[in-house]
Amino acid sequence: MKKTLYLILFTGHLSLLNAQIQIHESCGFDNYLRQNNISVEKFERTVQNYLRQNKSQRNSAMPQSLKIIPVVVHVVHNGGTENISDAQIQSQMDALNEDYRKMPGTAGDGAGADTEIEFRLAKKDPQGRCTNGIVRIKSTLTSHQNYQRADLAKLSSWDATRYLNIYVVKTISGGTAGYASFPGGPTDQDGIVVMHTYFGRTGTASSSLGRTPTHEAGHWLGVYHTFQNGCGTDTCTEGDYVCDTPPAANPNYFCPVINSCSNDFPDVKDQIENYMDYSDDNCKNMFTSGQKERMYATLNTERITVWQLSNLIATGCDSGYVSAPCNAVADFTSNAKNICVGNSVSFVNKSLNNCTTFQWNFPGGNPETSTQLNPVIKYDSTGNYEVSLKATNSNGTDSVTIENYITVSIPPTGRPVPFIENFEEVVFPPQGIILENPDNGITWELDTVAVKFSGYGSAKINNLININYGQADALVFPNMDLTTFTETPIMTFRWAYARSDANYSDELMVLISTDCGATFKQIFYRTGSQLTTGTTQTTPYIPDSSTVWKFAKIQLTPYAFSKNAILKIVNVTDGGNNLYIDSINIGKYPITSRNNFSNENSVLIYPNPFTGNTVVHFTGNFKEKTLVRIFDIFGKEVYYFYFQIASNVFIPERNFKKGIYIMKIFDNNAVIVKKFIVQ
Ligand SMILES: [Ca+2]
Ligand SMILES: [Ca+2]
Ligand SMILES: [Ca+2]
Ligand SMILES: [Ca+2]
Ligand SMILES: [Zn+2]
Repeated sequence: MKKTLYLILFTGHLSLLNAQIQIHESCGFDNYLRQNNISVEKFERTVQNYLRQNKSQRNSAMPQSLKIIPVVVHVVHNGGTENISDAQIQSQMDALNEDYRKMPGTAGDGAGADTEIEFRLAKKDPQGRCTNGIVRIKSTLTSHQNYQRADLAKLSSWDATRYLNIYVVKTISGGTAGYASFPGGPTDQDGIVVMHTYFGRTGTASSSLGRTPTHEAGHWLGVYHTFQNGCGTDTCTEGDYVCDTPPAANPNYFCPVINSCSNDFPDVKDQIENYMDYSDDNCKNMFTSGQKERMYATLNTERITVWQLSNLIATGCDSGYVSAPCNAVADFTSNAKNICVGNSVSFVNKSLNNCTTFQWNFPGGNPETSTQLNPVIKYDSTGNYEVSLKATNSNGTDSVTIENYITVSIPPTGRPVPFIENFEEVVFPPQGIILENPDNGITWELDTVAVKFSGYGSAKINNLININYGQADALVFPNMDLTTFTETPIMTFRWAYARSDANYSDELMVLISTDCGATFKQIFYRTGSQLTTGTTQTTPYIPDSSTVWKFAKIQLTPYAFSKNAILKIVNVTDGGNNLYIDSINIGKYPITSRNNFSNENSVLIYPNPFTGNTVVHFTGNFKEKTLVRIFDIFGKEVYYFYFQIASNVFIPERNFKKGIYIMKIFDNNAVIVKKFIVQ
């Protein structure tokens, strides 16, 4: 996401002296369009088609009627003030409806349109059980990093085609106040995430007017920022694709009087009153009719299920539905379901409706019972184990039992170290490496274009076109027995990266698990300028020299006891630019001096020009399997082969027409180039 820093000045009842200045980032949305992304473009075509058809058929205002959106609020807290009250949640629901309905006499009654969209807390959960639409979960994910966004949704999410999922958290990585998904994105990460101090108008959010969720819900409904793409030229078909929002050159902060673009006719000042600018909560009070049309286009295409009467009935959001006081609903999840003998599972309570007492049963676990909210249970024998939870609130008790919930197995034997991967094979991922690619979209791939740190190929991920912000794509290495190495175990690799904009950056990290993948620990992290090796550019970054590659060295000493460590290299995308990885060595220091042993003189082609008996004589200290590629003078590859250590290789002349050829020998740290002639 774009990391535009801005200041939020808390005003209102605070005197200027007491005013707190906090640095906050943008809502995390403004590079969706810039990234030339497939899903956003596809969605935009859908919206434009809908609007065109609708207008040509009716040639008048679109038919509209009240559309109700069922909402579930997941309060992810760690026992602090971020576990906000039901009243604070209700104050946000009120704010959303005042703003979207332009309710007379409220702060949302500005010069704009009544969007005729209403948000209601769900009264039935996805299984049809009575609920107040609020899920409370105690979890450290309340302060999540970008790469853990998917974990938040895994922790708790209701069918995104039927509910708007809103997450209330303590902090968001980088200090962002909130972020939202756009229509047409992956449904398993659909929704809005907001910091608790920006959610509602009372309690911990008493300095807010609740306009962060109003803004984020605008994105969720397919509306861009008013400053999208700056002034542009055409005020209808560019920018935010909305004719009646005046263009703005940049995000506006505070409540300025400003006219940043003069290509609008008549030329009016920037609409800082619009919920889709970055101006302060207390100067915002409107959506325009054009924005409303986009919302309706979204609700009639990508989000057509959510407001249907059948769904309103199923979620208890139809007018007139009255829920009885809700009974307890027992529900849970856990950080892992498949573990190794001797490891523990962290259970997470998701019971609904203010349950106060819990009775867990863990046959085969240690301990076998618990009354805690979120117990941690150790399993010492192999097998499949059921888990049951009984939850009680003031209206009664509910219980849930899941058979074979936990599977405990013998840890696999790790392969000995060192483990070396230079990405020199044509197959990708190389044998033994597994890709994690949760969205089945853009992920790690073999690259042979960039100037590698070593040899023929490297692993690359294209963040430039990856808009699934926060998604982690991993190269997972095989289970390793770190006890097999007698010296200090270490992991090294090379990377190359450039940003596409100085304001946003992807993340590179290395994670390790010593409990068969149940939990991972971060042992290496780079982002921003610390990750950068090349100049910032909006074109795809291609390393042009082996010297740009940076060197990562990670001590594995704390994990040297593990007989089955799992290591993974993770890219978390922020829509930045290409990230390359090469020359991975897990176990010990790589031989860095190899470059000294192979050089120009290590390769001799004789006789040259070619005869039927020409051989290539390799005398240097080459690596075990070295790739040799032969190109014609037009750069077209005509032949390749591998050779083992030092040897003579016979080149069959029949492969070559008359001409000059370039031979490239890809050694660990260098490419040796030789020329030969066929007459
Ligand atoms: Ca506009
Ligand atoms: Ca203007
Ligand atoms: Ca390589
Ligand atoms: Ca991916
Ligand atoms: Zn935004």
